[in-house]
Amino acid sequence: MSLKLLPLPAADLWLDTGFLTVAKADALLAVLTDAVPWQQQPIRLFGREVLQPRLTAWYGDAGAAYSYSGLHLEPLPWLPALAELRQQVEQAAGCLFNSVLLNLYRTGQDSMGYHADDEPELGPAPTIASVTLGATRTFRLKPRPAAFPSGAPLPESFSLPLTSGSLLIMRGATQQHWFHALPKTTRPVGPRLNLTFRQVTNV
Ligand SMILES: O=C(O)CCC(=O)C(=O)O
Ligand SMILES: [Mn+2]
Repeated sequence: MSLKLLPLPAADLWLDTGFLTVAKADALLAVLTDAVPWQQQPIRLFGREVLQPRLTAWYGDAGAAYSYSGLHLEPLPWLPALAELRQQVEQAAGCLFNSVLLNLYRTGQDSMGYHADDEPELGPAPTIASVTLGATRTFRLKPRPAAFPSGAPLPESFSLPLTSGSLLIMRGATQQHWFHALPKTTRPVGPRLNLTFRQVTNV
């Protein structure tokens, strides 16, 4: 399929809704749900230790460690299914990735709060390639107020349903200008597995 540019000011955001076939996405969801040693990590939030509202795993080349929200993650070695998907994503994105963060949202109550992927090891203008498997959930973006001229109205927030087998690519200044989140939903939804491929540069 093909990537389409999304209409977001001061961003560089691309979506391919047909990156993987439904059959391929279903098969990959089953393999990874089973093979990945999922963990629910504690993070510090406003000075308190709480469990993340989702399960995670970090895979990458040797040395591709990643730190966020006070967590330090050492990479697991690539599973064959992940190595194959990495190649496919690299071809679509036109760049290389040495790691991938997996997030498993078990139900509509699992979520990710607003943040930017702006950790120093990602560099100033990272390309992040996000593959979704399983349930459709809404991905939201809102402008970072400090990144836009004061006095002028801020651009509107943006909502995007991410369907199974889709590929979303965030490039360039997207992280500098926008926060993103995966909010909770009260709709009954099945599990959703999201993979964000990244290039970390502390290796
Ligand atoms: O689940 C998603 O679509 C977003 C994941 C995300 O933002 C992240 O892993 O940093
Ligand atoms: Mn993110």
